Amino acid sequence: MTNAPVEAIEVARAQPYPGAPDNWKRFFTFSTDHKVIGIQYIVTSFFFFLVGGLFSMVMRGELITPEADLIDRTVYNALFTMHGSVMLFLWTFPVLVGIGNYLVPLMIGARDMAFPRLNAVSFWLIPVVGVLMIGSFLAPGGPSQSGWWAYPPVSLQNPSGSLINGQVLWLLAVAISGVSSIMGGVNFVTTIFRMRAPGMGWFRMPAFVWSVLAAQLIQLYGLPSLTAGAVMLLLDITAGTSFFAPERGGNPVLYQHFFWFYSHPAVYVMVLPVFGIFSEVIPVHARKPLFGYRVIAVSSILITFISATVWVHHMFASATPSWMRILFMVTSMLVGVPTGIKIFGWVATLWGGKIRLTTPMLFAIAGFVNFVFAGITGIMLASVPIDIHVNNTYFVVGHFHYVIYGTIVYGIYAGLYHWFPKMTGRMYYEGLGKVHFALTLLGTNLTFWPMHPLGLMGMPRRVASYDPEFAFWNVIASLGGFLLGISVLPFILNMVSSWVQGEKAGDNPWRAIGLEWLTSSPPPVENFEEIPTVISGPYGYGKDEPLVATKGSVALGEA
Ligand code: HEM
Ligand SMILES: [Cu+2]
Repeated sequence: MTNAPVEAIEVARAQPYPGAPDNWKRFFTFSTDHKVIGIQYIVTSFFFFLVGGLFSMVMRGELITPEADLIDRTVYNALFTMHGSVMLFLWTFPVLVGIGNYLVPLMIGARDMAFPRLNAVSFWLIPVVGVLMIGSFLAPGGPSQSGWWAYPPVSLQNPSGSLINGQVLWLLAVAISGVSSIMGGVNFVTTIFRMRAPGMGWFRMPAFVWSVLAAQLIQLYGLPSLTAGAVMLLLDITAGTSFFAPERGGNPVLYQHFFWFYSHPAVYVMVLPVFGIFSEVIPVHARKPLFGYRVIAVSSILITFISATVWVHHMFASATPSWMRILFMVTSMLVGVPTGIKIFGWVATLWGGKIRLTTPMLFAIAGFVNFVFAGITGIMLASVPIDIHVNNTYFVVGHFHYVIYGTIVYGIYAGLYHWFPKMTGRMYYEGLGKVHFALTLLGTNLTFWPMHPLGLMGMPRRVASYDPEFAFWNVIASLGGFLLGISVLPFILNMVSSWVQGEKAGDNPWRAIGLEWLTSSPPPVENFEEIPTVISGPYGYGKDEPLVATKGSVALGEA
């Protein structure tokens, strides 16, 4: 007989085994546990955040004086290309996939993602993308220099003459990253549709889950366009096809459509989950239900649709006919409606709440305030006459860094602090967290605010040298940039030391409502001892209704 008695299996499970939550070695394996994969994503992408940050430090070092004196101009081109590409493809996208991976199954009461192996493959493609991108520094002629947009005809040039060059490696990396993300999209959407716990109806899903669903739907409709564009460009470079090569009858503007049809909505792939994080963090630390929960949930899906109709606002200066400019100006401004709804909801949630200014709450509030500023400059840029004036200047760089740093990175920090006790079972150091917040807030505004006056004065972007009249604001931006570089140190110190020796956090240190807070910290391999039955909506703060049914009818999940 080979059948082991059930008790023996139970005993074996209680012993340390390869996938046990306290076995750190599992982070270095091809694990299919969504929580392990989530942390693998987060830690790997944070490493790339540091790499991309290092590139920006060198750029700001170059820009502290008007002359191009620190590095070669071609190196500067490579640095802004690699900075942008690493920050987007290797930090922002994957870290948010990581946070989503960790949280979504827990929040909907599932034991794992729908396709655990596919999930692991999606993750393990990320280091491949990283090696191709960063390894391109060793390619003949160095890395790609055509920016993260890789517009032809610039991207079609191949001065090194070698078939393996920076641009080809970049395109391969982008295509692989696209494949990884499409697989991730299929996985998230299937999980959210099919794996919800009993009773978890659509309008009982936390706003974060809605926002991940909205973001991943964009991946599904958008990424095929970018990936196809990248492959066609690759063929133009390597196989002599003529999709985009003007001298062979191709159309370079066509590439811009392929690129922006995905890459505008891509902004929402990054910012939607961050909106979701704000919608989770703010109610917990204000002790109030999320104001307008249903409308906030539906507005995420509205953004999914509207953001598919605005991409030409990146092409106002690409010989676009004026009827098309006006059309896309209007659709672009429409996105302000669902985003405005969310901001209203967060402010109304704060209003009259018992606000606790913990580190995640500080990052969430500052993140959406920065987003209001970015939204204002965004509406400005959506207006054709303003965009024609500031297109390709530092105004654009200022605008999108308020989104990407001021909003998205802040939201990531808010999420990491808020769920750190869940992920590790330990509490972070609040004092260090506040130091981190203060340095980040100061650094962000010193670095990116000056880019607005610079752009309005006419300083072009992507240049290693500039007219001396721009020197003042550039010095401020560079000093701010170095401060931002320093600001990650207290964060790293906090995360590492708290994980190793922080105070034990207990299962629900915030007294938050949500399925993820009902299980232990860190959660067991299959998340829940028993799949919970949900009996009420997600934000019952101050109400007297239990979140889940319990066997003995004693309510769980009250706060
Ligand atoms: C310390 C923080 C940062 C500094 C000092 C910084 C600075 C810069 C500079 C100087 C440029 C070149 C602008 C130009 O000439 O066009 C740039 C471009 C860019 N940055 Fe950042 N950045 C930072 C963080 C980030 C983060 C966190 C992200 C994304 C999550 C990001 C995304 C981008 C993108 C997409 C570009 C455009 C690259 C291109 O034109 O190909 N940056 N940044
Ligand atoms: Cu856009």
